[in-house]
Amino acid sequence: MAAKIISGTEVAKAIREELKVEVAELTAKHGIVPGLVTILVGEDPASQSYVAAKNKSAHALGIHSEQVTLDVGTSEADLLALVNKYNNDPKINGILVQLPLPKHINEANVLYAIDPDKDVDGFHPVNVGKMVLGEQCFLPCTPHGILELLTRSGVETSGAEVVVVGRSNIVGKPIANLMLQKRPAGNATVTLCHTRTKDMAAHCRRADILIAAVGVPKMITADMVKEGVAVIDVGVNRIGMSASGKAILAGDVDFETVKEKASCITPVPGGVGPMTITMLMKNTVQAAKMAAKLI
Ligand code: L34
Repeated sequence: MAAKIISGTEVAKAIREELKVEVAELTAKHGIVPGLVTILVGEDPASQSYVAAKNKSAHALGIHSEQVTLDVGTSEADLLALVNKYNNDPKINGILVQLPLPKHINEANVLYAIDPDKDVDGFHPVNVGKMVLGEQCFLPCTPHGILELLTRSGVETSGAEVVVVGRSNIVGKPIANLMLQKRPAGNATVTLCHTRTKDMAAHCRRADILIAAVGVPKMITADMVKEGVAVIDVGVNRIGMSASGKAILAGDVDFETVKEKASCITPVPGGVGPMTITMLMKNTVQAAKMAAKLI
């Protein structure tokens, strides 16, 4: 079977069209302009490109966006002070501190300092706790994007065997948790594999839906999947540089061989990445509506 390619670019575009209408309506009817600030510490090229894409996307939707870039040597105290400034800025509904941070800054200290009502990444423990309990909260952008991709591509999750590879706080842990919940794109039987898993391939071969979020290029090979599997590839690995100086990207899945067995599969680029950015926009609009007591 040759797989259907799930275009995150297309699904993201459809969601952004919906959001654009919603933002225009919020502004026209209620005088609300949702506001987002992105904070980047240092000059990592991948982070720079993701943050630039987030600001560009915000701008295109009529969301007010501010982009702060700090020197790599910025102290934790200065970063915390900046976060605090935006916690108290009524124009800003969402605060995003791009990860990873330089080693001398304690990531948890910074994430915990963000007002949970402005935590559009969904990384604050209050939001993580609410997510696990199935309460209304900001869902983390990448897992949220995966749920939307599955729903909008018609992949049935209820009763499905889902295998997640990778246990990060940003992707693996939250997506595994969300998909076992009684919710849309949930009700799955979930297995979470990680570096200490015995016989990873055997687990993967049981999957109806396989979600790879490890950061190892082409780790999931065709012999590790069953015929008809739905594959979500979260990895965005830079594996080289083209002659024109552009990064060459590869997912965690060996796309060319796995697509011959899968029923559907997300590509890299153009799969989960654009969804991550779009769900950030959705969360920012949600934050603005919450701040205005509209939800
Ligand atoms: N705070 N830090 C915070 N929030 C996040 O949600 C992120 N993440 C991850 C890294 N750090 C973060 C992102 O934004 C990963 N990530 C992210 C976002 C977008 C894309 C990839 C990762 C993306 O758009 N990828 C494109 C390719 C872009 C390129 O050419 O490099 C794609 O099509 O996959």
